[in-house]
Amino acid sequence: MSSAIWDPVEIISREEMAALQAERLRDCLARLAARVPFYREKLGAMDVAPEDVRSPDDLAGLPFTVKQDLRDNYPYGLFAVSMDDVVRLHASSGTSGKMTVVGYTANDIDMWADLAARALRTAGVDRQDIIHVAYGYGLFTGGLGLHYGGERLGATVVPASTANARRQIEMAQDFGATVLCCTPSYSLFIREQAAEGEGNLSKLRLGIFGAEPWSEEMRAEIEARFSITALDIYGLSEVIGPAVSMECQYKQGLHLAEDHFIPEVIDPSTGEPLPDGEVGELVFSCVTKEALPLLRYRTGDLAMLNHEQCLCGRTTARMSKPLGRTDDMLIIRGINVFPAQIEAELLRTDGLEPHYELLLERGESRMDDLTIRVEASEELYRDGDSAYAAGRKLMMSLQSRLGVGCRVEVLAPKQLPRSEGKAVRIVDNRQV
Ligand code: DLL
Repeated sequence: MSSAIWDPVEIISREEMAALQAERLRDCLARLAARVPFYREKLGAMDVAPEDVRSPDDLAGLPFTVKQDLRDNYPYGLFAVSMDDVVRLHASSGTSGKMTVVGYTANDIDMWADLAARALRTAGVDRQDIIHVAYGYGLFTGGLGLHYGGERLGATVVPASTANARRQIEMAQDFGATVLCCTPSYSLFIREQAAEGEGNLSKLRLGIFGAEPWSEEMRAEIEARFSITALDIYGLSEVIGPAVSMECQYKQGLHLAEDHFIPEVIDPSTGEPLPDGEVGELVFSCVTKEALPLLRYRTGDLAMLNHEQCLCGRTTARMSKPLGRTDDMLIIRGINVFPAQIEAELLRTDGLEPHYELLLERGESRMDDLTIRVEASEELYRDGDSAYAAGRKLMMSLQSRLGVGCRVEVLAPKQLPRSEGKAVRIVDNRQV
């Protein structure tokens, strides 16, 4: 077995994986029917007996769970254990409505630490590494999730959290950080501080970035600015937190922890499962979780699946880099577009910085108007004509490549707010 593999389950055959998933799904259904009234009712109405499940394909006949179900049963209604057995809570605020509260038993925390260690190992992290964790520690799962994973792996973990960006650089440099974990947008903020003469990051070799969508162009930008390899990590608190999937060095999709979270991609409008290679909504069944074993949870994230063996030797299914969320899709004069597609065009335009905002307004004809506000580099901004030309170039490429008509405002450097966590890219003034 290659030393890079954390758990032998990452290289079992597809048949063995299917058998493992079916067994775990049967066990999970039995627990849900016995302990969670919400699922007992749903499964009862469908006349599904856990022992009927023969393969993970049988999931297609089972009911979905959506975020609203968590809200309707707020805070603990979908928990499958008594609160005596819950040792940790996390929550995500979301953009609207009540928080979503998630719970973990001691076994859940242990499994999560193991999966986060697996994810770090998949990225090429080892015991010798010093991991600077600059994801938020708190109700957000990023900080504690990677923290426990790093410790489980035996690496040295620095729980930096999201303190001020200047301190981050000093700390990372002084402590000899080799791995940086934070959101892609926060990494740029940190880099900006170092660029201002507040130290450099000479030992850093790897970044593990996630919690928000980021394009391949953003990856190239970050890799160039730090001289590191930048890999994508995905997860969501409802499923567990970070480490639901992780890229390996080949960057050919994110390896899913599918022995715990059975993935499906469905057509978001019909709910029908889609084959590999087709983009749809990611759905997970958390078959081994004790406190909150959600069945067919609709994530709202768009991606596609691939079940081919990876060049790294792992046989686990991979998901593509998430394209965005179904609810982040912009419809500009009838054209559908995701913020990450705009980001990609923007970063292909020389002199424009990866700091931008998408401003949505209701135009005179009651159509949606989009204005892209993007910062210029120092050099570009010094020459006003070139800044204007860069803005025009971006406008034209968005028109010709994506069919999107919009305005572009090129701003002076450092005009837009920087984020410590998930960047807020969309400013929606349409209801105002
Ligand atoms: O963002 C967990 C996490 C922490 C993942 C640290 C990676 C690193 P939530 O706050 O519940 O959990 O938000 C989950 O964030 O449904 C996606 O829409 C988005 N998201 C997470 N990772 C990625 C990624 C954490 N790599 C929501 N690419 C998810 C794109 C991502 N979007």
